[in-house]
Amino acid sequence: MMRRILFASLGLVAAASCSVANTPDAPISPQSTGSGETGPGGSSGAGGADSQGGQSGECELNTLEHCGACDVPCEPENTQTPSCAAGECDYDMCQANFGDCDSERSNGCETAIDNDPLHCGQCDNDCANAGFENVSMAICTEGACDYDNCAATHGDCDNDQTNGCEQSLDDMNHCGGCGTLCDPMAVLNVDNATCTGGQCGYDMCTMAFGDCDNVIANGCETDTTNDTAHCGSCNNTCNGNDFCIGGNCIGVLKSCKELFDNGAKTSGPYTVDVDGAGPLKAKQVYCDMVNQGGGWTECVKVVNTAGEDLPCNVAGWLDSCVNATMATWSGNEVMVALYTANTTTYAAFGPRNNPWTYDNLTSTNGGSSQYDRSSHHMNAIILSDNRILTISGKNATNDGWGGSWGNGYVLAAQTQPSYASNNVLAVMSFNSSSPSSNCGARAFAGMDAGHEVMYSSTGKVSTHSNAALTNAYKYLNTFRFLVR
Ligand SMILES: [Ca+2]
Ligand SMILES: [Ca+2]
Ligand SMILES: [Ca+2]
Ligand SMILES: [Ca+2]
Repeated sequence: MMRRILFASLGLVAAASCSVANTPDAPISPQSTGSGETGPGGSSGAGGADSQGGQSGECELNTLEHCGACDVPCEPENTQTPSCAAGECDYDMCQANFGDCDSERSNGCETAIDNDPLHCGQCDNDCANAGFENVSMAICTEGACDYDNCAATHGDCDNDQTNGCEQSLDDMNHCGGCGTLCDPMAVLNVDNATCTGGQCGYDMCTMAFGDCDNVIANGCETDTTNDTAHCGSCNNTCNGNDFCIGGNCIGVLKSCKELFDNGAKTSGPYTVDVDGAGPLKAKQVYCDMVNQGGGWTECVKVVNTAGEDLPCNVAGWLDSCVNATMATWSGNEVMVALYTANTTTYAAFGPRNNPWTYDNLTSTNGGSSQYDRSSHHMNAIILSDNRILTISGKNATNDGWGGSWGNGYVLAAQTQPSYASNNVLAVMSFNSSSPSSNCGARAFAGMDAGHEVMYSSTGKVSTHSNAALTNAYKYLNTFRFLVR
């Protein structure tokens, strides 16, 4: 009914316009001018009646050019076959991808249903109701509902477009992206690994740990109990060479034992200043804070490989330990220990009961014959595991066990002192290192450079003439000599 009223109104306006200029029934005359409303055949109302009849004086009505009135074209949008009948503009079909969604036939198919999200594919198909979860905007593409992007917090992880972006990206299995896993093991020292804001993270650091690198994904990587750059809390830096022990900065101490007594319970490198305010500078040492009561200061470390690690030109390889155990900052305890990575394979300690010199450590003999027999080792160290530690002097010459053990510093821990057998631990250079040996190879059957550090938990290492060294005795890891 509305469109009829509208067209009637348009027709009236158009007819009035036409009639003034050209309508023969209403010639221009003094009589008609000023009284057209009442003149016969001259009224606009009469023109409207004519158009309904399909014929106007100056145009043929019910054509596409003059539909309902002269010069009123019938041009419905996006239609196949426009038509005008009984003064009304109409059409038969919409063109493809267009729809008459306003129920107004006269304007044809005004709506592009291939891309209108309110009329997608067909009128009144509102893509907002298409069931897309968590999308930033529903859109219409080629007549089908779709969406432009997922909301930042969600993803289409099931590859099912129809439900949109069903997956929260705050999920340990889809963290920040579909299929992006958060490995809880990579988030260190936290109460609970989480995915928050699309990032792997955590809720809280466990006690004494801090997220000091501001990398959330690796959690709380820093132990603030012993980190001088983050002591007690992130970015609390200790002064100079001060230590961080138990989360507190404390001044440099003389030895690992002092550190241990001040609360350092973790093995690793520490800085010590062995003469305190004296002229020696502080230096870094390895402290074993775990084995045999802790507080041990390393004086020698040998990382034994299959190659030669103690060539005879380092005949003084144990000098630093002789110095260390005789120093004022240390006591008289020594420890021998074997380590594989952070695991201790063997560690035993005991007291030194006499002054050490480079040439005479545990032997009671002179420069030669230091391994001749057990009676030469009245100063041998009884270790905490009841094994017996004997060490020949730096310049010991031949005449040792088997005629060759006694060259240079040679260290052995035995179940009982005996002729080159019953060794749990033995450390020596591959070649003899005594001044008189000219770096000649030791004459043990089966010995190679991998045997510089040997270990047998059951005390089977033997260089006795009828027992060849086997590969099993090679300890291809770390030997340390430590003092306390
Ligand atoms: Ca329409
Ligand atoms: Ca989906
Ligand atoms: Ca971190
Ligand atoms: Ca070696």
